[in-house]
Amino acid sequence: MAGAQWEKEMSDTKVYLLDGGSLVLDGYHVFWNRGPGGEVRFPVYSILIEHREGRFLIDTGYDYDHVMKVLPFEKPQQTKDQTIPGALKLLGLEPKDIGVVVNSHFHFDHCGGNKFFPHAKKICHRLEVAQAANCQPFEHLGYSDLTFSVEAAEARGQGEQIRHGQTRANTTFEGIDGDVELAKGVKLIFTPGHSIGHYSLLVEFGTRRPILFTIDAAYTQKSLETLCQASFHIDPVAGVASMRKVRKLAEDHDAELMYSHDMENFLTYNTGTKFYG
Ligand code: 5PN
Ligand code: ZN
Ligand code: ZN
Repeated sequence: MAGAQWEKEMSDTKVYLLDGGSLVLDGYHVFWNRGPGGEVRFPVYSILIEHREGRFLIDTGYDYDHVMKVLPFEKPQQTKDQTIPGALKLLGLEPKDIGVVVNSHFHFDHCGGNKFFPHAKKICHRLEVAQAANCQPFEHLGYSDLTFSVEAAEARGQGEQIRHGQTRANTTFEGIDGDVELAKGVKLIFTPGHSIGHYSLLVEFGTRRPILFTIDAAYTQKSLETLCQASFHIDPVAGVASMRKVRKLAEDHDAELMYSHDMENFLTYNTGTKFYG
């Protein structure tokens, strides 16, 4: 589409980052086989896109009680304002105002708040629910919060843990494949490796440079610069290819890169009522 019309259709897109608190990992997990070791506290956040075609939420952070129960060694810090309902409330929104929830993948720090959106349409890669339901032994901690899917929870004998009025029907996902344009200028970029069906996210605006959210294809800026992925992955060779794909896309689109778990950069990001667009 030609410039002026395209810019007009995109000029009202706004992106809000919902601060979801923080967790701790050892440096050798953040930077696989490279380190240095020692505690690294990193942010977790979700991405709200206000778009002409609807309100899209990408990821839903972690559930504090889940982390305290299953991974207390990740030392969660999450205030009330950093829960999903709390972060939405800062913007004058409630969970029911969200039309579409997209999960980049189903690690517990990206799907812990899904339970608040039984009414929303849900989208993920077509392989990701089945992987969470029947994961590799080394993926068990990553896929430990199954409250996003009654189907996945039942498959792992945790059906009774589903709360907030969820059913099979209202936790059913539309499965997608490859790169997909979710709405005009909002593109899901298939970046497998970290997980089997992992997605990064490219958002274009009428008013400013695009933003490319690496999500967990690159936890930090240093991760992408050194092609050093996290120690959690299903296919590390695919993970390196995905990092190269992200780099190329950012260059081709002159996109600003934003990382999922990079505290130093996160502290410079707009959060709360401050948005992009
Ligand atoms: C934050 C975090 N901690 C543990 C895991 C894991 O086992 O797979 C992914 C992951 C995480 O993102
Ligand atoms: Zn992950
Ligand atoms: Zn993550």
